[in-house]
Amino acid sequence: MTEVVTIQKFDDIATICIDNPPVNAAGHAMRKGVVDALDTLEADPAVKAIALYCAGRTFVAGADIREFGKPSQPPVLPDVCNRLEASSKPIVAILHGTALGGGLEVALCCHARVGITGSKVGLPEVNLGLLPGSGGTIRLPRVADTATTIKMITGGAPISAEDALKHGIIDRLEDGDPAQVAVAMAKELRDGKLKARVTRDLLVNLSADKMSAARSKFEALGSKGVVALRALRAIEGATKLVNEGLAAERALFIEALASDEHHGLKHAFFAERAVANIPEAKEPPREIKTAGVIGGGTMGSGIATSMLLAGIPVTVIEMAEDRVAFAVKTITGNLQGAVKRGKLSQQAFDATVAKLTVTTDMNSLSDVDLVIEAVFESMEVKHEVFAKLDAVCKTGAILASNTSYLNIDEIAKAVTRPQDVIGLHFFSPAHVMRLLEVVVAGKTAPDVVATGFALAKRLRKVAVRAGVCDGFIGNRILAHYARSTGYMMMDGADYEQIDNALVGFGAAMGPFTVGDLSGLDIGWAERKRRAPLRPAEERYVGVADKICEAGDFGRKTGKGYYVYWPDGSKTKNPDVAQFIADEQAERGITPRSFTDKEIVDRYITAMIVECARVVEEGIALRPIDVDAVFLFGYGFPRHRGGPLCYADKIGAQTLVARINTYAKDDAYYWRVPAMLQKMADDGTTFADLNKER
Ligand code: T1G
Repeated sequence: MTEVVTIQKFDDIATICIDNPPVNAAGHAMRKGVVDALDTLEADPAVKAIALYCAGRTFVAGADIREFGKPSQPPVLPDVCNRLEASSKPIVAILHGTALGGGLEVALCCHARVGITGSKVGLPEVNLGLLPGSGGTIRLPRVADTATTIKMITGGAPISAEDALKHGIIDRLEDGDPAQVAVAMAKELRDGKLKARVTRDLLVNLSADKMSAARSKFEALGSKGVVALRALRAIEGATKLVNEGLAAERALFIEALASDEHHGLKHAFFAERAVANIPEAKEPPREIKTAGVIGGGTMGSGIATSMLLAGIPVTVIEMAEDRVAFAVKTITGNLQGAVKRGKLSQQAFDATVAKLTVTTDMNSLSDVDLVIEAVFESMEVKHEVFAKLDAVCKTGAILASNTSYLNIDEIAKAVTRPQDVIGLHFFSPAHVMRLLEVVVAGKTAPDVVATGFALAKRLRKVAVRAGVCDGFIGNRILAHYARSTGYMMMDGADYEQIDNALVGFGAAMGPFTVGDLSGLDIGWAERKRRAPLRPAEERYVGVADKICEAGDFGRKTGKGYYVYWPDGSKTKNPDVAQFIADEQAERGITPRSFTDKEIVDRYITAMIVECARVVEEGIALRPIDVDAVFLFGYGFPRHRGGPLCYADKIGAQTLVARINTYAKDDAYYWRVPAMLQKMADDGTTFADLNKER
């Protein structure tokens, strides 16, 4: 096994190289290795200057997140940092790749910093519900301006090495291999051509006005500002004596480590990566050089945009010439939006548009490697399309459906090659939302599954493996818990109160507002489709049907649960109160009031119940996969880690007790899943289940 930290001497200068794949995280071996290397080099009178650099793809990308929550093994990173800063020999850090978190803190304790062109530096700890815990909040304000310090630490976004140079965070920009630049820069340090500065001795540069404005901003955010405010409080300590400031920062860091926000955000960080661990992970994916999309509507155009942004040439098939023009307009509009959002340069725009073909000729798909259909959600139409694709597409082409709930096994019956059929369920807008449900049918070949995951990575999406059922993972669970809001409205909760209570929990928007946004007619069609399948015991709320029957579909018609005014404001639709009252009278319901807490508890418990069932039935591989679906596709508050991460915080026994209480009103809707009952009985958690699978 290669040494994590090695020393090389070149006459009177030396280098320390950290080699701790995959991202040179500051794990125990690295921390101990750096201190041992420093001891060795300080004891060598021949050594006049030192350069610290990393092998592999990046300088230290932070503390080792996997060590969080475990007993810390000395030397802890703050001690390593202080040891570097106190070195009797000048040390220059060579930053390549992404010098993040503890990595940048290590670099700030060196006496000079040199960035390799194209590298980035950042303090992303707030993205994990933390704050820089190894001196970053005390040292950054000694090299950078206040606005940069506040933005980097409380915002968490990295900046380019070029900007870091501009803001005084690094001293030099160089091209070349980190190992070679290290030797050259150590010599420049030795010769005084590169100035050595002890960061803690530099003057603090903090504007009281800017700090006070930032504090007011974060305080106004309530629960959503907790993490940023805690980080800002640590920066305020930079005006104290250095060791006092460092101690205050450490205390706040320890507080953050114990916070719910950190627990949820750390879970979300690993969820994004854990979902790639599928049974087909070792299968070699098929090469996707070109793709086709059937249907240039909102979804088809979004999917085509997503692939074009990944550099994949796309041919979109539409049924009529006027629809061709619409698709071209939609896709180029999406790409212009990407330019505005800084996701695509203006010069790349033309080259990207040149990779788009829109035609009515299905035969133009004869050589593509993958086709994704995004046509009307009818099995009959899907069968027609897939039969044509079966006839036109080359052997080995993957035939995917973007259906949001139809049975992929059933669709595959229309072709002679069911092993090439898979579900690739994108979420609208398809070129923005990161989630991709990869739906595996009974006959889907393993390498086709692996190709779905490889495509997701190219599209910078988070792929989650799903089994076949009505709605797969996300929409199936949504269909269940969404009913809880209709039931509460029918039982007396004001639907605007429901929306506001869930926004208070952390949802981006309340469910009734979401319904208006996506279009009430979509749910209406869905309920009509499911009507023949709806069990007699299932409680039905007809209010949304009545709104649709009045021709009101939500924002697109200017009226739904809310009335949408030209100034952008919205007020409750007065017709809805009457629809509710009529139905309450019809069903003999005496409305009662609900507290915000009961609204959130019922909503989240209903969500957790169906999430547990989806894991129990094997539709999702693990609880963490369901968390990823809701974090990346449904706007679940990231700092809560996902529904099943949050379920562990509530506790299975509490959840089972709640369900049994609610079941008194509706024993059909409120049933305890076997998996949850077992957890309540044996004390296991969804986190345990993640480890087992
Ligand atoms: N610790 C442990 N493992 C890490 C890691 C980390 N900090 N960062 C990445 N990995 C693993 C990751 O799980 C994956 O593992 C592999 O590396 C490749 O990652 C004291 C307390 C660096 C931009 O928040 O942003 O320092 O799945 O797939 O897309 O004040 O990883 O392959 O087994 O993401 O090229 C601060 C988090 C920590 C950086 C690379 N640092 N990492 O992206 O690869 S807190 C961070 C990233 C801290 C100090 C505080 C990205 C990346 P596996 P990847 P990538």
